[in-house]
Order: sequence, then C-alpha cells, then structure tokens
Amino acid sequence: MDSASLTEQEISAAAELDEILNGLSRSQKSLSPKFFYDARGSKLFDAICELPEYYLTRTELSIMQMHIDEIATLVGPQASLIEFGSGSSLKTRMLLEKLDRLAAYVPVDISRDHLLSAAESLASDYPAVEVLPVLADFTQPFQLPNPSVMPLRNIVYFPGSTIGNFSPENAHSLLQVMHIEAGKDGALLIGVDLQKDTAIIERAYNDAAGVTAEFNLNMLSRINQEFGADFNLNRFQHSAIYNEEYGRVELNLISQCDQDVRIGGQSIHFDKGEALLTEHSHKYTLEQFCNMADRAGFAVHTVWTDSEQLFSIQYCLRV
Ligand code: AVI
Repeated sequence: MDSASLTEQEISAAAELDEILNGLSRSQKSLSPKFFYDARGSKLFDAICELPEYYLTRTELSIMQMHIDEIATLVGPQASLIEFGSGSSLKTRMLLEKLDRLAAYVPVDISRDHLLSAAESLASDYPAVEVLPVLADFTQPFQLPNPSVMPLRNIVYFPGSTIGNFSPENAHSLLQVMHIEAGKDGALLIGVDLQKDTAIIERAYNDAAGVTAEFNLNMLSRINQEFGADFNLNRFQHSAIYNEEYGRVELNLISQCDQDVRIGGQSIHFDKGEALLTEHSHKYTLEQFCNMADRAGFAVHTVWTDSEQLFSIQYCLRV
C-alpha cells in the first residue's frame, strides 16, 4: 500500500508501533506512559484516584476547596482558563464555578474523543462559559482560539501533578510552552506532588487492591490488542519503587521468566528479572520546583499545601 492511500489514523498507528519497537529495542526497555490511557486504562486511572493509598487526588482537591476564594481573587475577572489536558474533574468544575466571569475555558488535548466529550459535558453544565476545545499536542506551542469576550489574562492550568510524569528536561520544555501560551500578564496554576517519606509514596503506587498493578499491566494488553503483540500478562509483574536519589517513582513490569514476545514482525527477548520501564513519577521539593519554574520564566507567587505537606498547588506569575 502506498502512503497516499493510508488514512491519518493508520499513519499515526504506524508511528506508534515504531515508537513501541524503539522502546523495546533499547538496553533499558521502556514504553511511554501515554500508552496507559486507552478506555480501560483511563477507567483504571479514575479508580486509582479513589484509592485510600493514592493521596494525590484527594489532597489536591482538598487544597483547592480550602483556597478556592483566594485563587479566584488572584486570577481576577474575565480570564481565559487554558487547561493542558482535558478534564471534567471536580477541580476544573470548581474553577469554572468560582472564577469571576471567565472569558473562556480552553481544554487542550491530543485525544479527540476525550477532548470533545469533556468539552461537551462542561459546556452543557456551565452555559455561561464559552468552551473552546483545542485539538493539539500541548508539548509543542499551539494556536489559541479567540473567545468572543476579550480575556484580560490567560491562566494555564495543569493539575494532578502530571508534570511529574515528564523528565526534568521535558518538564522544563513544557513549562516554556506554558510560558508562551500564558502570554503577557499570564499565570500558571499547577498541581505538584512533593517529596516525602518513601513509605507513603511507595504505598500510593502499590495499593493493596492491586489497581495500580492492573493499570500497569493493562499497557501490555492494550499493545496486544492494538498492535498485535503477544505479551503474556501472567509472565510480567508490576513493580513501583521510589528512587530517592532522583526523587521519582519508577514503574516497571518485571519479566518473570526468560521469554520472547512477538510484535510488528519482530521477536523481543526478555531475561528473567528484566525490567520494562513504563513510567516515572517525579516528586519535587518546593525549592526544586521554584527553580525549575524560574528557569522557564515563571515566578512562584503563592504555594498552598496540606497540613502534612504531601501535595502543593502553585500559582506562578509569568515574568
Ligand atoms: C497521571 N499521573 C500524575 C499519575 C502519577 O501519579 O504519576 C499516574 C499514575 N501512575 C500510577 N499511578 C498513577
């Protein structure tokens, strides 16, 4: 088949297969965490957010609840709220409810289905807010839409400590894109998970009900379904270890035996005990995050945390 007869979808599936094969061919085998989020993976992630051990979501929500009035005062009236990733989460809803006369809500996501369903549900629940979804890869600068009401400033919103899933180098580049999109007088409102006792962190990624293990293994079943691989899920085991030196949780799938997996016409060998890296989740100190924001042209203005300093929400001004 020549490339002219391939659909856009087929081209992107071929590019993803290449990416998977590349990751599996390295000496440290790895797969991008973006492959977690098929329909089942997204449901499992929602379930993770409800787990007693996973302190991130509920702590961030409670910090928001506690400080929403102060956040609204800092943001001021008639802002445009630009969410990197699209969520119809409670946190986003709280902002849509409490921010003063929002000029627009602009969710930005690369997944069309996810973007449009979240945008539709928010547009119908908040008819006074103009919802302008943007289909884009937010790691690269993108064109902002023009709301019918002129925004007084742009607020980039990035909750959930998703920044932690980027390497420090990529997190820096992403903050630079946010700096561009925030524009003059803009600001960044971001959720950042904090460094803390190893046991608390490791518990959050090794829950007793095994949901995180299922979430991690689901990446293999997705790759089986979508890319015709033959991973045997019984032959891999979830592992999540906090690496204190790098301040990150390392999620791996450990091969339980010597085995060969077929994918895209290739055979990939795994030794017994070999790790397949699926995710890093970085945790920052307040000082580390402040320095990283500073290097990307943001000055941390206000930091809110919970009483145990588990999680932070940070309001950063574009300088
Ligand atoms: C989406 N992200 C912030 C989650 C995290 O905690 O790094 C993804 C996750 N991985 C395992 N559990 C949750």
